[in-house]
Amino acid sequence: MGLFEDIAENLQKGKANVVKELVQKAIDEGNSAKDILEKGLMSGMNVIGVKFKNNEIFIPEVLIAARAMNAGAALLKPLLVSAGVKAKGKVVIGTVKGDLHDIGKNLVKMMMEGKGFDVVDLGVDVSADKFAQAAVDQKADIVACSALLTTTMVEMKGVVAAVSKAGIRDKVTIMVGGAPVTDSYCKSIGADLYAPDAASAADAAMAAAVGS
Ligand code: B1M
Repeated sequence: MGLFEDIAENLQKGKANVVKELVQKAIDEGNSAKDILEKGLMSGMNVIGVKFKNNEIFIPEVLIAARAMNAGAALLKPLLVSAGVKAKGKVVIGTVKGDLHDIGKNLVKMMMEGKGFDVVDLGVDVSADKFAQAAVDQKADIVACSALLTTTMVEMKGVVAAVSKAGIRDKVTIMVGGAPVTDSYCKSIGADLYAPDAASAADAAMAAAVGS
């Protein structure tokens, strides 16, 4: 079995310590952080997603796998964060109200930090008002909202409204993403940017920062 398959396999078994060791091995062998993330960690998490959907595994197993994913991803963070890069702008990020999924949001945060953004993480289950207030308090350039549920992605529309109500709509870029979110949904709620994955989110943030 190759190293990436080994990472994916152990992630599915929830063996956080083994995943950490294997990710470190992959780093030491000179693999890119992107490859380790996509071909190892995310590939394992995708299998978990399919099994969860098919009722082959349940929430405890998913949580244990998620813990292993986070343990491995944490080792990649220093590789993604370029040292000494001047802040490109400030981002407030969070998972929308009613939604507790944070693995994707954490990856987006990591990638944005890697591009030199100063990222304030509001966590999960973040209300629209909290996003808007944080954007005001932090003088944010970008408000980044993640949602993984079709039932919670609708909260993003509330974030757009709350940011407008706070009087800063013309000062901030609102970025949305997460598995059920699409570009047409982004446009339909009046948000500014949609990104399908963490790397594109960081690139889109860069493009927005350069453009502003
Ligand atoms: Co849940 N869950 N979950 N879950 N869970 C999904 C999302 C689901 C698709 C599973 C399924 O049925 N196949 C399904 C949603 C169905 C739907 O609405 N369409 C689902 C469900 C139903 C639920 C519960 C309701 C289950 C229940 O209780 N009956 C419940 C809801 C809890 C809540 O939030 N209120 C629930 C709970 C959980 C756990 C707590 C057990 C756990 C979350 C642990 C955690 O995050 N700390 C969990 C998990 C892990 C998943 C799956 C298996 C994996 C999600 C994940 O982390 N993927 C997921 C199935 C799946 O996705 N295949 C599932 C890996 C991650 C890297 O990808 O988050 O998509 P993702 O992020 C990507 C992109 O989407 C994008 O970049 C990331 C990386 O490239 N992205 C952005 C994300 N945010 C972005 C923001 C951006 C830009 C890009 O800009 C701002």
